[in-house]
Amino acid sequence: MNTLFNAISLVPKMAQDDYVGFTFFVGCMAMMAASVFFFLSMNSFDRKWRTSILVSGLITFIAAVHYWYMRDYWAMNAESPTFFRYVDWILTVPLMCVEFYLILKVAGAKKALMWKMILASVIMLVTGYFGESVYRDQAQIWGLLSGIAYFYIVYEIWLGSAKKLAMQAGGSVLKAHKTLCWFVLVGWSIYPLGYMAGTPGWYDGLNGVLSMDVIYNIGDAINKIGFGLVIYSLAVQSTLKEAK
Ligand SMILES: *C/C=C(C)/C=C/C=C(C)/C=C/C1=C(C)CCCC1(C)C
Repeated sequence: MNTLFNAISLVPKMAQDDYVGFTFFVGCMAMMAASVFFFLSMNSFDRKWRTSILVSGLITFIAAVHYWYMRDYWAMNAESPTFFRYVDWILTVPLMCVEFYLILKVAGAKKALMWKMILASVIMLVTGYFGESVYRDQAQIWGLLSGIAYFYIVYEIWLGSAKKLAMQAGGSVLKAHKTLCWFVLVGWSIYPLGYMAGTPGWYDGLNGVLSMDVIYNIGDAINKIGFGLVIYSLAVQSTLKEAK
């Protein structure tokens, strides 16, 4: 009887010490819960914040769907779901760039700023994918190119025109912008660490010590949910202020 059930069961067996599988499961649930939270809270805000909250929810929702597949992919193949990972990122990271634009719109942010950041993020991810998946023996070079695009984004928001707009906006927008800047500088720097743990290069010492997927999964939870919560609290503060 037992073997029969095992044969027809669609749930793959998980090892007790499968930390990667564990973080895929928890990540999936966390992204789903966060999406419900953002979607349901959307209508309690002033109109001008609704798009930002909607985008926060879309980011975690897109991630939830991909985590659903990555979780299965890992459980079945015990292999990094690199393809799904990068499809997820290529959709969600540009949306995070859109968030910067949306909150800076009050200070007159132009679409050109948004497209510049989106372009840089796409370059960062496509070069990262090449290094991680297609040209693995040149992972260092592709990682470096990806890193340059990453630093361009960091520059733009910390010192470039996005920063100037945030200063003009002032108040809670400036505060939220600053917090998001820290997410990009510190939170996003988790990813190159994961990349180094999972690809060959001068940093080979990291291989085996840390698991690339665990690092990526922790990074995603912090950055996607945390980022959304910063936007959420900005909307709460601004709605409260206007009610006064
Ligand atoms: C929700 C997903 C997010 C915020 C993903 C962010 C990904 C990065 C910032 C990835 C950056 C990389 C480098 C800076 C160099 C090595 C290759 C990457 C793609 C891992």
